[in-house]
Amino acid sequence: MRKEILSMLRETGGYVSGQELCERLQVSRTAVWKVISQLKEEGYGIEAVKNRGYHLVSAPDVMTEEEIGSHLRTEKMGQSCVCFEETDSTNTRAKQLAEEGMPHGTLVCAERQTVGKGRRGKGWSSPPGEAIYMSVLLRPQILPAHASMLTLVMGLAAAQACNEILREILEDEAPAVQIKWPNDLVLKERKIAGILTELSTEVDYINHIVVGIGINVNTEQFPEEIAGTAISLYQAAGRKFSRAKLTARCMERLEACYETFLKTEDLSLLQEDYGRLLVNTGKGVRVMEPGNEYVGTALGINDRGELLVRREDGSVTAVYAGEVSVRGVYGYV
Ligand code: BT5
Repeated sequence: MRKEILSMLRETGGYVSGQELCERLQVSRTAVWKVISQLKEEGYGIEAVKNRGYHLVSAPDVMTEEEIGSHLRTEKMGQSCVCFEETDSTNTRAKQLAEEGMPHGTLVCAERQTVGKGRRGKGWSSPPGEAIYMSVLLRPQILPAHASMLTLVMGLAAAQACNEILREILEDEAPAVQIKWPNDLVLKERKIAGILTELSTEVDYINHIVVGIGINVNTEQFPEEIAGTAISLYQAAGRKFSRAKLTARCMERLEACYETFLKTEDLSLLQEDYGRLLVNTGKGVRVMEPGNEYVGTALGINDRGELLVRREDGSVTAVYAGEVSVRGVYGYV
């Protein structure tokens, strides 16, 4: 009921009478009043004006199921949602919940991770209260070989969601979040988000996929090791953002991009949007594959999500899983 009350207060943007809340939720006035009091205690600014009703003035920046849910307009993505105050890694939790039978689209979030994971054994800095740490459980009926494209689908969705939120506040002045293929989002040439996709597959089918993303939202200061390469929305825009609202926007964009992806089981219908946000295009890249390292110019992605790189001899290579660094962006000089 808490989520429904918050949703109704958000839907109207104005006043909702106690009567209306009671009728829509089929509960007593006392029950509504109790929930409103609880919400106030938790930091929600709710005004009660005689003859007009309740009005939501402010909300705390918390990653709870009801705060996220009250912003959410999706059919599947995030409708099932599990939030932790603290956990080891939301990817690890999501994989466990997958084994326990949680449905497609389940969202797992945490205020803080104790073992936030990057790729290949690297870590993800995950202090409490300032960033988004979330993982989405997907159960697609696609070939295992196509699963890695979902990292790109999430990257596109999250970049679009960040840009929507930035534009709402800063309009044309908003800096653009871009995608660094394959798994980073960058803003002002620094890393604002990273994606980690983990698969559980059999030879010819997928049990489930967990796509995790960490987004630096309200971070004021990063640990020394990454202070020169990381950035948050707050640092770029000079104001703080609701993490729950951005999470909900990510789920909405993910639902749309995922549906589009499924139509062709590749990126042909998303390629153009992706290309517009791809930071690599036209830039020098060093492709680092085990035992094979070369430089070239990135041209864009193909419909399988591979990065097309024109090498110095003029030939074009489609890069699949190699680690790619971009000249001019962090990590490569
Ligand atoms: C990634 O790995 O970028 C994937 C990060 C995925 C994190 C999410 S959070 C929710 C979910 N649960 C998890 O446990 N993980 C996912 P990679 O490309 O390997 O980059 C890791 C590197 O990024 C580190 O070695 C640091 O240099 C840098 N880094 C660590 N924390 C960062 C942060 N908060 N912001 C920017 N850079 C960071």
